[in-house]
Amino acid sequence: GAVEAARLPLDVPGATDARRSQSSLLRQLDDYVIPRLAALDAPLLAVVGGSTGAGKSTLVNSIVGHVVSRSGVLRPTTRASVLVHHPEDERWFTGTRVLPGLGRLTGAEGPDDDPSSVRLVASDALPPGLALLDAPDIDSVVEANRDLARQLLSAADLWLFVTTAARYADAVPWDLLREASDRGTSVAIVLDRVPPEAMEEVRGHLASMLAEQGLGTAPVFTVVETALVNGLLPETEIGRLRSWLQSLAQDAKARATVIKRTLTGALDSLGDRAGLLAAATAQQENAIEGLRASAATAYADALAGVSEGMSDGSLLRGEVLARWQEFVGTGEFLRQIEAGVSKLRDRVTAFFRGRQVPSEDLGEALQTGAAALLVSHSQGAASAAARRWRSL
Ligand SMILES: Nc1nc2c(ncn2[C@@H]2O[C@H](COP(=O)(O)OP(=O)(O)OP(=O)(O)O)[C@@H](O)[C@H]2O)c(=O)[nH]1
Ligand SMILES: [Mg+2]
Repeated sequence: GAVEAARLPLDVPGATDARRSQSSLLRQLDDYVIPRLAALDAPLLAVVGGSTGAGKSTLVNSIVGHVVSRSGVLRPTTRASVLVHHPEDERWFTGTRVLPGLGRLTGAEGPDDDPSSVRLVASDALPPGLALLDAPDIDSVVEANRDLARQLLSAADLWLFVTTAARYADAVPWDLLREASDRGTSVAIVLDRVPPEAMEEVRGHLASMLAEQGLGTAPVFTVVETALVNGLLPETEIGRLRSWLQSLAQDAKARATVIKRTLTGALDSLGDRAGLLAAATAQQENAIEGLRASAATAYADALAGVSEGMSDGSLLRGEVLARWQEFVGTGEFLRQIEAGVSKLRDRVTAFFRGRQVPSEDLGEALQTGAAALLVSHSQGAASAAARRWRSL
């Protein structure tokens, strides 16, 4: 509630980043931390992530044993994500327990699938207690894909990170892997499409890169580049990964370890992330205070200017002075003083007859002068406030 209630309306430096981290914090709470804490025994959700074309969908299809997620030559292929689970585990995923912001689809994949939905596929090929989610890519030109992939990864108990021999040193995946490592997320790596002759070298290099990022203990599965059979990898290539996933699903203790590691990491990160959000909110409040103060100063200055103009005689220049001299010069002033009350009566009569009396000219000039003084000072205040706001 507090994360959601934080408001960051002003474009102060860093506001864009702060808004982004606010929404990712909120999403991770909704998508992962709260549902996982509420149901520690729910199936382990392994999210398959990685670059476009790395072979994620092909890998998921191969683990399941038939095509559940479209793979293809056009990049990116996967838009709506596919979540495969054992039929018994269906109840964990149909509702809004995890990823409440994404709709659910069932049945065959269609070209009009809404990308912000998850297609649920029940399959006996996966053991109960483990679900696989084929996510969109993390790095294609489709921005919505990248955002969705990040959202899905932050809802994962386990990242199954797919990369290839050609792309394992790309920057984007490593930024994400570093984040996962910092946060203590459980990660397994699939090094896909490795030419047999390069296997040893590439695997060694990848292992040292992982160790450098604090992911030295992450299991690495390799898949040799082979021809696909009906769009699926041959059993020799996928067997080890499949049995690892199976043993993870069947061993409650191992599963709990993976879940606990990721959950603890996410929980540990909350303090710092909430702290950053609080700092960003305070920065906004300061900025708002600054805006208010500069407007208040501008108007206080204007008010002082008006008081001064009223009392220092500047009002009696120009038009007012001319009318004053006219008033005094016609003798009207003296006559008024001499005539006293009877004169006043005459003037009232004169007023009702509609005759122009010079003293009324004077009154009008005074009024116009006072109005001009107010208008010019308030215009000055408005533009001074605007100028200061712009410079903040
Ligand atoms: N020969 C061969 N082709 C593969 C292999 N893995 C994937 N492919 C092909 O590579 C292309 C991309 O594979 P996908 O599984 O669609 O890749 P993806 O990672 O799901 O891609 P996006 O959904 O765009 O992120 C497809 O044409 C696959 O048939 C492999 O091990 N061997
Ligand atoms: Mg795909």
